[in-house]
Amino acid sequence: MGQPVGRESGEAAQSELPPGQRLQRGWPVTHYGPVPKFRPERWEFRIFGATADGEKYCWTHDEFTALPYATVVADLHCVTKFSMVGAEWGGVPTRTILEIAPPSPAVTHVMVWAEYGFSSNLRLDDFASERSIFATRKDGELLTAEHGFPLRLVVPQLYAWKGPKWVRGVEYMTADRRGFWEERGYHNVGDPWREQRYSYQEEPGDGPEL
Ligand SMILES: Nc1nc2c(c(=O)[nH]1)N[C@H]1C(S)=C(S)[C@@H](COP(=O)(O)O)O[C@H]1N2
Ligand SMILES: [Mo]
Repeated sequence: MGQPVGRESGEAAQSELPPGQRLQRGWPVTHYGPVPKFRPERWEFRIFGATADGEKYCWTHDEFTALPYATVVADLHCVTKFSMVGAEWGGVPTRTILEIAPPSPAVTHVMVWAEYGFSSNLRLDDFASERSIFATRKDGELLTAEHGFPLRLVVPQLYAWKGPKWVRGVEYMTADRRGFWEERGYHNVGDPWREQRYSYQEEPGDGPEL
């Protein structure tokens, strides 16, 4: 089932949690709003905005799940202070998408879009990290509806809200713009190792003005 993507050496000690986090047993469900119903015939995954060739890219569910499969072992850190460690996420690495649908050289950020208009903005470098993955599975099992089936983004080096569940597409952007939680008091970057939880902690250059 594809090739494992290596852990970054800086995070080799998986048992170490970011500051202020505690270990959670089991896997709680955390999100805003209702769980969307998956309708395969209506589902599509879209890449749009500042693509290199100015075109939009679109995959049906069958097409998307036929893309090359890889796995990443990564922890999930919720900004409300619990962490879930050691999950094996399986799916399509963001780098695969970036190769098929290359961004224009002017792209600096992306907006990741999910059902019901949920969104989260990421720096292109975070999105393009070797360990960022559009996951369809956790520990080999398909995701359940409440955990994001059919597709969620996992960006291991950022707080978990930066990884939308029920993700439907990505907008390539040539300037930064805040997503759903980033507009509502959460940090624009969201690095858990630097405890970037809230927007009042932002320093100049961390994000667009509120
Ligand atoms: N679409 C969507 N994705 C989301 C959220 C949300 O509110 N909507 N919440 C985020 C937050 S804050 C966390 S901690 C994780 C929780 O994932 P889990 O419910 O699978 O543990 O999902 C993230 N993805
Ligand atoms: Mo969270």
